Amino acid sequence: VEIAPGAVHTPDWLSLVEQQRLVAACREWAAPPAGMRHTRLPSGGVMSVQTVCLGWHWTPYRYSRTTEDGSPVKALPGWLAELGARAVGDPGYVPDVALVNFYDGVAKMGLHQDKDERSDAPVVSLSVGDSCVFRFGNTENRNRPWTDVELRGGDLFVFGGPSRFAYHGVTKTVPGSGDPATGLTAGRLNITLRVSGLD
Ligand code: MD5
Ligand code: FE
Repeated sequence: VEIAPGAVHTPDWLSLVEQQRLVAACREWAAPPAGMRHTRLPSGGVMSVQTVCLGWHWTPYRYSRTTEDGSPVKALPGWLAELGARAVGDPGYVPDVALVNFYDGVAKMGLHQDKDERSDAPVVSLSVGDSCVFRFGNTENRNRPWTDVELRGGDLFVFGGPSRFAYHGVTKTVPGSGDPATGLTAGRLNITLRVSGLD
């Protein structure tokens, strides 16, 4: 389903086995060092979402090879990059960053643009666990028009072309809506695959 030019939502794209593999992998990635944490904002606040980065470490508003405590960033495994290539239908798509976001029952993400990559390659978004309301806005500002889309566990979203730099966020999750057979019994996981354009 094309929500806007270049923004394509494919419900139920991941198999149950793929979701189970992602949940198990996220548990390993979440462990320290270089594990999952609430990102600190330069303003002094912390994000309600928890994140672990693979390939490159993201902090607002740049990528680096090391985490805040100096430990090396975990690798982005080949199988995950290949899942991304399958998602965009281009074997030449080779993401070198994954941001793994975990939303507990109260986490949200305010409207923002993803502009820290030096590449306009598409972003692949994979969701597991609880549903959320994903707000897909416009390229100009945080105001309307926007479209609210329900993203459910197993869904794929690809943001490419003119949609790559649109404002977007997560206004709420729906606790208890996920399939516990994935191995995730509470919360929402979102894995985004990106091309950093860095070396
Ligand atoms: C999430 N994550 O559900 C979302 C999914 C993030 C983030 O926003 O920055 O970690 S990714 C949605 C996305 C990425 C790139 C571009 C656009 C949307 N877009 O143009 O709408 O945790
Ligand atoms: Fe984003």
